[in-house]
Amino acid sequence: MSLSLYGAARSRASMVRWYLEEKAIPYAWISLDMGAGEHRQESFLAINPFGKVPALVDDSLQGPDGGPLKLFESGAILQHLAEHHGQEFSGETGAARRSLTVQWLLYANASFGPALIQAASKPQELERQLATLDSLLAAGPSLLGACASSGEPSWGAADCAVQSYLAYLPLFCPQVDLNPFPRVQASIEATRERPAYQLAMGQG
Ligand SMILES: N[C@@H](CCC(=O)N[C@@H](CS)C(=O)NCC(=O)O)C(=O)O
Repeated sequence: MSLSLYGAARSRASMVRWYLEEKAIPYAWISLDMGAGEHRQESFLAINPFGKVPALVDDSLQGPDGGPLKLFESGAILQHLAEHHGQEFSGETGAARRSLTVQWLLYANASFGPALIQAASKPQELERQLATLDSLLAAGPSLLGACASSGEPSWGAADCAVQSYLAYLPLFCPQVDLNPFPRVQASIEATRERPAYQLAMGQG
């Protein structure tokens, strides 16, 4: 069984890499030289026809073409990993946690990511989302709550996606004042201190 993650420095592939590192899931990291156009070459287009990273090849599952499963889109990859390699959805609350994880992955990529990109033209939208995230984080650092059996916060794919975007915030939007959002600030600081995050970001 092997997982191959295709990515590049300073790309969304870091999000997936962070998940794999945090969960200690073995994988091969294949770094594409995007400056040299490696993501547009036939060999990579056979994995992601859109020529974007991240992309994942998982030979533990068979794809419709009879070969190993090939996946693109960071949210779909994280969901797949959470289901098949991170064992996030076992037990009585598994079905609910699966649906909530889809919700947060879609929120991160379809709502929060775009709000971050449009921060200059729509600052109020980003501020509204930050205010809501700040209040939700009052319940604890994990978006899906604590683990039912241990009571410990359970970090998972949902947290990985949302916290990754939050950690980008000070870099991409230095003009945004985070002082009104102390739990968001604490979450960003905690993310940056995690060794697995530092490794995934090429800082470890
Ligand atoms: N929605 C996609 C976005 C993928 C994406 O745009 N990746 C960028 C790097 S962050 C890329 O590969 N860009 C190369 C290009 O567009 O040519 C995801 O979340 O995976």
